[in-house]
Amino acid sequence: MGLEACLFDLDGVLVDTAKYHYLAWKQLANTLGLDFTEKENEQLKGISRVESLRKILNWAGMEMPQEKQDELASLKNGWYVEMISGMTQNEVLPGALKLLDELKANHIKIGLGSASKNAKLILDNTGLKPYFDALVDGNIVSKSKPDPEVFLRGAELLGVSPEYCVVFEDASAGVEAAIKGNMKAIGIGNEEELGEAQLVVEDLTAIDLRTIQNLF
Ligand code: B16
Ligand code: MG
Repeated sequence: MGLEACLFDLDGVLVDTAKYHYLAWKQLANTLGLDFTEKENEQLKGISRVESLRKILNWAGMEMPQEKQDELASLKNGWYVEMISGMTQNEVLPGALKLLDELKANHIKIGLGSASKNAKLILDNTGLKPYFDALVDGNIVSKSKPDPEVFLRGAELLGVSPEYCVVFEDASAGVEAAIKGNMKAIGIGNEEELGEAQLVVEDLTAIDLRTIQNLF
């Protein structure tokens, strides 16, 4: 037995929503009188909304009650949703559509494993939704990556044993989650950060069905 399913992270793998997260978090940080850099934003990739805010407050040595934190997180989300509402298929990352088409044509199951609570909106706007046989997002999971829950739920929904799944991830926490879940991982980004993955590539243009099957 070999490859049966591919599970995709969303932000940083299929679409570049990190730039919108950055702009919205920056806007929020500025209202709190804080600065927020792209380097700090890097550390929020794959991390849930509430945890991201907690980190930003920690970096600034700020504390506030949970109620206030929830208020700020939803303020940021409002701005973020406004930004992603204008997304189109042009914002799908290089190589993604070609690979998804090839997987579909070869009856490989396709699942989403994202921490985002806005994943469905993004998939709708970019026209990616019809490719997916199962969607697992931040509304479904209770434990964040590196916990393997998001991918294990995906495999379960697809009816595939984890060992026949390959995960595509741009965040080291996501690669760790895939490995903990007994799946193979392809890292999208740099070797230094994602070295634990079986294969690391710059983007999906470097991947076709044969490359994935060769991991087995
Ligand atoms: P939301 P992924 C993650 O998406 C993003 O990388 C991360 O920056 C974001 O905080 C998280 O989703 C939650 O997003 O605020 O939309 O629920 O990489 O897991 O697809
Ligand atoms: Mg990601």
